[in-house]
Amino acid sequence: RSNNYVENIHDETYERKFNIKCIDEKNMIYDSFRDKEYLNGEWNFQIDPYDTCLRSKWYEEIKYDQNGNKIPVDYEFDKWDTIKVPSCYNTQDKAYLYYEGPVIYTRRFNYENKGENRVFIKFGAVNYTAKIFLNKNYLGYHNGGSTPFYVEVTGLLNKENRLIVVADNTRKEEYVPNKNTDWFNYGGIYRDVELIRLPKTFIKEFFIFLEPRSGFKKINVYIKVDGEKTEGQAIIKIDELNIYEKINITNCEGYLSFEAKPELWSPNNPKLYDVEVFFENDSIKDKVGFREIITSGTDVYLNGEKIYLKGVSCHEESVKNGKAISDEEIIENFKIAKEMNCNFMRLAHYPHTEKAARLADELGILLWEEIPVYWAIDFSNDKTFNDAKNQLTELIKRDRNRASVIIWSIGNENNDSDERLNFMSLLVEEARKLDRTRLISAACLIDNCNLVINDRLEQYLDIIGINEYYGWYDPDLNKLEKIFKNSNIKKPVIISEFGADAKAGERGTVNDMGTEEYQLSIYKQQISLISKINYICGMSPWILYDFRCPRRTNNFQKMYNIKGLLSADKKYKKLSYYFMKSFYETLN
Ligand code: GCB
Repeated sequence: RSNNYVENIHDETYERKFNIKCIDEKNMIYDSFRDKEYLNGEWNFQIDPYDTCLRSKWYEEIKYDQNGNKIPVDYEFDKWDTIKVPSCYNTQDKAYLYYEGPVIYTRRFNYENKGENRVFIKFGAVNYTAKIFLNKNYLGYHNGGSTPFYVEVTGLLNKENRLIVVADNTRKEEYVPNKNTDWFNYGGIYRDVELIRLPKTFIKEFFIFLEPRSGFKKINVYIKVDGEKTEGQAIIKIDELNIYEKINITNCEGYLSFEAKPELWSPNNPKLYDVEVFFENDSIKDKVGFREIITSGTDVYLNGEKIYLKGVSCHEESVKNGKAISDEEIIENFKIAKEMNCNFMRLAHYPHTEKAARLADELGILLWEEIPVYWAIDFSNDKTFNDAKNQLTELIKRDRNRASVIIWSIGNENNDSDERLNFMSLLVEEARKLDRTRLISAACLIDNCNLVINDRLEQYLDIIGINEYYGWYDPDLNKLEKIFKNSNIKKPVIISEFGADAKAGERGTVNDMGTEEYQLSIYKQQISLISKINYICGMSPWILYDFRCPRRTNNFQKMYNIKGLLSADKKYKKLSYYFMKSFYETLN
């Protein structure tokens, strides 16, 4: 054995090598409706619990010694079993269900230049870290399990190529979320992988919006370009509105405001316009809705009309596919919510696929989108803050042209400490810098000792999310009435969670915990209290359907959180579903 070999297996510092070349929001590309080639499909796959690929540099594919003699290696990329990309490996084989740790994905692909100057590979999401290797080169790493990232591969592609992704969903204290959550930690490359070909200079960022409080007649555009050409003129075209405007680009950026009277987007009229932008040899397209969401006092207004957010919370999960949820499954979720007379959905607790917001744009449902600053994040750790900020930025840049998205939530249920206030108020600042057309919220906790809504973060938010489980975790529902009375609220409040366990099909009396009757009785009492409060502008009860959760080990839970209004397979609707449907109907 060579010294080199022994050094590698004993090297506990190997990870440092990979802590350089961070791939983050700065690498993002606006890619809507661009021509892309999927690198999805069957990839060779192995779990790698001891991280041997990174430690022993398998990605270098050294199979011969200096004298040309074959040496034994412990991997066989092309002979490994294959797995579908995108998918969560946990759902692909029983043996992987609870596996957490490093895994290796690899595939070969051919490439031929078609006249492009720049080439990128986009990963829709990999949980939680992804280290990318192409043709034996380390290209960088991405942190954050739910947002897209882009790797430039210009000049690195050959006719035949090998791509390796070392993904690792190990839960860690300093991550966002940290070690402890109330959902299943699915792993792998679970959203699309795509190759994007671009010209020398291309449109990198694009943001278009109806200027809030402009009488619905001023549209603003921001463009950022990347490449050789840093000055020039871009064109924006919206044929249906007879818009053809020039945008001056200086120092890679351009801003424009123009008058237009678009038909406004709303859940009842999800009107989208085809928008095109041209710069040099590049062009992008998108379908965009124009609408205004603002607050005044304790009310929320959509396009000038007061709106009550009739919502429900939802995880990104299907029993069969985990977080690799298909378009059909997303549509099914929105349809169930709409049948329940919802106009709003809280996409908890992390960024769901970008397809969700696109489909919500088309189907007409308002969205709350969130980053996983969940429970006891390491609020005093700068690395954790940068990770949260990066995830927030990637989410906002990805979805800020989606009319359906009305709220950015910067977190969920975090204790009111100085460190948390500093951390989260900086996130609010960041969100406002990137987008001043949406409301900022967070799902906050109630001060349960003093029975009052009083969280120092409120001063930074536009709309205060409140999670409360009176009737369930705290059985005393009388407290809720007191809380509402004691609270001096000047901003809109949304009850972002309430709920109770109920095993689908389990019937009994209102006193039998875990039955549908018990859950229903809590829903009835909650609604009778919540619906009387003027400063409450809506709710998103917890949760549309039961979901996997390894913390829930009772015999009737069986590793599921069973607070759903529907069963996990969505085939069965519990009594509370019908109750919420008729309650929301009375608000129509
Ligand atoms: C919460 C959390 C949510 C949990 C829920 C529960 O407050 O925000 O993630 O799943 O309670 O069921 O306990």
